[in-house]
Amino acid sequence: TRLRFIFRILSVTFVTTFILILYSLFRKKSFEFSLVQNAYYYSSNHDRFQSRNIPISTQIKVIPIPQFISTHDGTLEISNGFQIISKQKSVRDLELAINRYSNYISSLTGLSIENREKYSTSENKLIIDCLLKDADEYRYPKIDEDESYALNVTRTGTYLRALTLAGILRGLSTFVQLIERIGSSNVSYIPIVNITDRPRFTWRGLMLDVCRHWMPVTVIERTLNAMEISKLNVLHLHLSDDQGFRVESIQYNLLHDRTDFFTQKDIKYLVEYARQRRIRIVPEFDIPGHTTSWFVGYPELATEPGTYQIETSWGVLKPTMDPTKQTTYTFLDKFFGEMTKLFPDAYFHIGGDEVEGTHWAQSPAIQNFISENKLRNKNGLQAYFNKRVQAMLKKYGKIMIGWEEILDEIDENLIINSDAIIQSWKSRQATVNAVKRGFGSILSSGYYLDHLASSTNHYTVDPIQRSDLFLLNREQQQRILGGEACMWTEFASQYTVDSRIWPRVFAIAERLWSSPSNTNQYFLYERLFRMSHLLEQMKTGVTHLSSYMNKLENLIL
Ligand code: CP6
Repeated sequence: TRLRFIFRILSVTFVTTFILILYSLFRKKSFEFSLVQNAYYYSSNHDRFQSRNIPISTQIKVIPIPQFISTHDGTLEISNGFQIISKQKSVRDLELAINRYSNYISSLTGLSIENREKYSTSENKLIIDCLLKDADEYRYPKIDEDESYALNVTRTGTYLRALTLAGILRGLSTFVQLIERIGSSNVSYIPIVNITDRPRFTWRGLMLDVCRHWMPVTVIERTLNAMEISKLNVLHLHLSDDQGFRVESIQYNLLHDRTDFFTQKDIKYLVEYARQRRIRIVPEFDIPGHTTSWFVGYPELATEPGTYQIETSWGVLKPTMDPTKQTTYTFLDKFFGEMTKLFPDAYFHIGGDEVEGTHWAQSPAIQNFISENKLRNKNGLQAYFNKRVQAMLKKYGKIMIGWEEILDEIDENLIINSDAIIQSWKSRQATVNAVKRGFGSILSSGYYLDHLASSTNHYTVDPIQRSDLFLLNREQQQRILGGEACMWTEFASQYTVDSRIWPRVFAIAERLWSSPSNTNQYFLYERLFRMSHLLEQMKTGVTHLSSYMNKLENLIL
């Protein structure tokens, strides 16, 4: 019986191996090349571009890579007269999206894209199938918006289906990336493919510091354009810091008047611009540290009396709000009343990072307050401050977000309510700790674009690591909402910031959208390179990514 047992094991192994070999042969077939084209390509052996007949891959180069793809042999040609049409009654936000993507496709392919009124019966079109309600028209996106979609490219036409406009938009960003133009000719193809897709995380953000270097409206517009292509859905604006206060306040007009700022009209315009792309705008007013710019016009908010100037250096600076005075809270309450009306998002970011502590330590009044209220130290005082700020925001219907320091106090009686969200930036452990304590959390540690780390570094950072699957329960894992790439601008201006963000942020966008099993860095780099080219070719407005490549006529990407 022993021999029989061994024989049985061996035969099972043989059969399994045979099946696996058959499977791998079959799999390889679906990635076969279908077109050959004379093109320039980069040869690393010779360290220069060469011209040769090379195959056009039907491999899907979309980034972030969709969850489910089934490729089939062959391609569908798109030609002059291509159009995007809606199967059902359309709403304004969908019309705007169709126009936007028609222009992108036209710029990318050189084709003339038909106005949708002229209905053509050919397969040369993308049919959008979405039962939209009138309420979708002016709807501001929720945190848990359904962004799933299905995209089917067949020989007889292309269909994009979703339950929401957000889903349709994410599908359009996939569709435009499927297009492969043959050199600079007027021939463009899409691979025959079935895609079913949905995001892994709901919170996929980009934080932009508009304080250290001022970023005018045009920068935000083109950032939102490229965010739409990357499927990032939260733009977090860092709006106040020591070096500038960047939003107009009608009630406290000495806040913004020393530096460049967004008018309230600008903000309304940008919120609507983002909303049409189903991107949320989360404002951050960083308190109680990083607040020198507030004290220039309102020195009474500061811990140390005196006159303050707009800061021109960087770092962790001493000026800090006085959290022991009632007048500070009266001021903040009125200010939040104004700003929470201006920004419709359900979330409101209060910063809370890097409170330096010297001015609190030097003030006898503050030290008195700490002992009278039985707070142990400066962490307790900041926790007290946070709790009052959270209550004010709640009154205005907002949920508070802050950097990881807002949880530095360990006494759970002093700490804010757990409906707040914690953004970790020093270590991923802060995200793990936050969800263990009942808070929602987003990850930014490892996603700092200003550090000029390689894309591979960002790519290997995951909001949920394999070890978390054992260390955190289901609810705790679900409280990890996603992440945010951070673009601090001490060393980047409006003229250089695009080149810091866009060649690399798609690695983070993919980590936040796609399955964690996608880890091939070579495939990542190939697609990042192609994407820089696409963003310029589509005329999204982002620049200085890859303009040198435009000179290469037949470059296939
Ligand atoms: N500004 C503000 C910054 C940073 C933070 N807050 C920061 C700190 C360290 C690094 C990068 C950025 N420049 N307001 C921390 C959240 Cl390495």
